[in-house]
Amino acid sequence: MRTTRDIRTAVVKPVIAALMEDAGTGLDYGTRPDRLPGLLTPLDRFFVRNHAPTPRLDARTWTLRVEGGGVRRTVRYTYDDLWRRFPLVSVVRTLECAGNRRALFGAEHGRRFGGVQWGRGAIGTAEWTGIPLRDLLEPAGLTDAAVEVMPEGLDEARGRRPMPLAKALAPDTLLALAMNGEILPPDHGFPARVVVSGWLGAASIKWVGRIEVSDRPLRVPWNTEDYVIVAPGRPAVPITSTPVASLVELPWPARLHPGPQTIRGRAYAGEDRVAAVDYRIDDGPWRPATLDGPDLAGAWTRWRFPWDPAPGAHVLRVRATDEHGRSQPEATPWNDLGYCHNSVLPHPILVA
Ligand SMILES: Nc1nc2c(c(=O)[nH]1)N[C@H]1C(S)=C(S)[C@@H](COP(=O)(O)O)O[C@H]1N2
Ligand SMILES: [Mo]
Repeated sequence: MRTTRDIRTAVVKPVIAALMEDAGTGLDYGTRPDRLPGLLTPLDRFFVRNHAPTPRLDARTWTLRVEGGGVRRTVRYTYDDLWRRFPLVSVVRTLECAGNRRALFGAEHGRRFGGVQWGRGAIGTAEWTGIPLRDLLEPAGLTDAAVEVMPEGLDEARGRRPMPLAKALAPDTLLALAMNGEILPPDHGFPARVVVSGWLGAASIKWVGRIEVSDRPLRVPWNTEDYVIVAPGRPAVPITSTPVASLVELPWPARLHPGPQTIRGRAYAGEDRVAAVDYRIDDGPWRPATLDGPDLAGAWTRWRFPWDPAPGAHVLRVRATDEHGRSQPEATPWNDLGYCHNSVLPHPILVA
C-alpha cells in the first residue's frame, strides 16, 4: 500500500493512493469516486482542502471565543464546555469544494484555470455531530444590530468567511465536534469546525478559534478575491449554495466487463433537493435513473441504473435536476476562477 507517509505532506492522515487522488499541491487530496462503499464517505478517503498545513491543536488549551459588534458580551468556551453544556445533534451533510471538477472545467473551455486542479473528488458526505451554532451564539446575547457571523480558523491561512445571521441561526448550521461517529480528525478541523449546510466547502471553516458576530457586512479574502464568481463585465458575487451536479462512481476513463451490471452514482444540489437523475448512453435516449435517497436538502442522494453494455467504446452522460427544475447544463459559462462547474460530463467507458 503506497501512502504519502514516505514523502513530506502537510496532511496528517495517511493518504492512500488507492483511495485518494493527489491534487498536486501537497495540501489537497480528492476522494476517488470509485471508492465510495456507503452513503457516507469514510474518514480515510474524505477529501482534504487545506490552504495551509493541518495545524496540530491541543484540546486542553484550545478555546473558542464569540465576540463582535453584534453581541452584548464576549463569551469563551473550552473544549470541555462544548461537550458538557450543550445538546448535540447529528446531521448527514455533503461538503463540496467550489473548485470541484476545475480540471474538467478547464478542458471544456480549452484552457487551464489557476487554482487546485480538482478532478471529480472534492466532494464528500459525513454524519456531523455537534452543536447548532445558534446555541453557542445565544449566551453572548445577539443584539438587533447583528447582521453577519464569521467563524475564523487557527490555521496559518486564518481561513474565515462570513455568512448572514439567518444562515448562522439555521438549525443545521453546526459547530461539529465529530464526523462519522469519530472525534473530528485533525485534517478535517479538530477540535471544532463549522458545517454550513448546502454551501460551498469554504464556508465550513475548520479549526475554529473565534466567531465574530458583526454589526456590518464583512469583507475578507474568501468573499472578495476567492470563492466569488467573476464573470466578464459583472461584479464579483460570493458563492453560497452550489449548483446541481452528479458524480458517477467509476474511474475516469472507466473500463468495464461486458454483461449486465449496475452503474451507480450520487447527485447533489447544495441547499436544494435532487428531484431526478437521467442518463444517456452514446447517442441513445435520455432515461431516468432510480433514486435511492436519502433525499435530503444539503446531502447527496444515491442513484443507479442497470446496463448490459456491448463491447467497445461508450460515452455515458448523467444529468441531475434539482427540485426547482434546474438541470445540469451542456456547458458551464466561463468564470475567471473556475468555480461551480456542473456541466453534463461525457464519461468515457471502454467495455472489453
Ligand atoms: N480554517 C480553514 N478552514 C477551511 C479551509 C482552510 O484551508 N482553512 N478550507 C476550506 C475549503 S476551501 C473547503 S472545500 C473545506 C474542505 O473541508 P475538508 O478538508 O474537511 O474536506 O474546508 C474549508 N475550511
Ligand atoms: Mo473549497
